[in-house]
Amino acid sequence: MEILTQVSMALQEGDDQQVSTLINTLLEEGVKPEKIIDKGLIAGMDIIGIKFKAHEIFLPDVLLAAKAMEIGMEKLKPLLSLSSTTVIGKIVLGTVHGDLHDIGKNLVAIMLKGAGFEVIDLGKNVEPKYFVETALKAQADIIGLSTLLTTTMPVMKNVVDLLRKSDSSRNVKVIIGGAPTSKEFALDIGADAYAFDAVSAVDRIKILALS
Ligand code: B1M
Repeated sequence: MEILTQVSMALQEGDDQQVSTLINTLLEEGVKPEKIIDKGLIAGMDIIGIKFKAHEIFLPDVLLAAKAMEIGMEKLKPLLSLSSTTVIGKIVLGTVHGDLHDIGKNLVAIMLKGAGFEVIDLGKNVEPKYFVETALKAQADIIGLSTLLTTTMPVMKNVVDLLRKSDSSRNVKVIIGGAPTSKEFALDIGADAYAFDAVSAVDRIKILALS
């Protein structure tokens, strides 16, 4: 079996030690960290999501897989954030109130740092007021909102509305992302941009920071 597939399998089994060992092997073979994340870790997590939805596995299994994902990401993080030395913009990032999913948001943060952004990561379950106050106080260029739950999508609109009330000059831009969101939803709630994944998030945020 291909080693990347083995990473995906080990993650699904929640075997973080095996994930770690396999990542070492792949790195020694010269496989790029981005490829390990995409074809190994995220691929495994996608299958976990499908099995969870089909009631084939349960929350403790998902938690174990999430832990293995975190350990894998920790290992790869230093290799992803090497490239940039100059700060090209400041972003306040977080998962919205009511949502505890932060793996994707953490990946976006790592990529942004690597691309030269200063990232103020507020974590998960973040109240709209905290996003807005932090962004204005820190004179951030952008607020980045993540959510994976359909039930917490409306909180994104709350952040945008509060920001527009508090920042009449519209200096601070908003980008949203996370599986249930879309370009249309971003437009609907008055956000400035939407990104499908961490790589496109960096591209969109670069454009926003320059506009
Ligand atoms: Co939960 N969960 N979960 N979960 N979980 C999902 C999201 C779900 C789709 C599973 C399913 O049913 N198939 C489902 C949501 C259904 C819905 O609302 N549409 C779900 C559910 C229902 C729940 C609970 C309600 C379960 C329960 O308690 N009964 C509960 C909610 C708790 C809460 O938040 N209040 C819950 C809990 C959990 C865990 C805590 C166990 C764990 C999270 C651990 C953690 O994050 N620290 C967990 C996990 C791991 C998942 C799945 C399996 C994997 C998510 C993940 O990490 N993916 C997920 C199923 C799935 O997505 N396949 C599921 C890997 C990650 C790299 O991808 O986060 O999509 P993702 O991020 C991507 C893009 O979305 C994008 O870029 C990232 C990288 O490319 N992106 C952005 C994300 N944020 C962005 C921001 C941007 C731009 C791009 O700009 C700012």
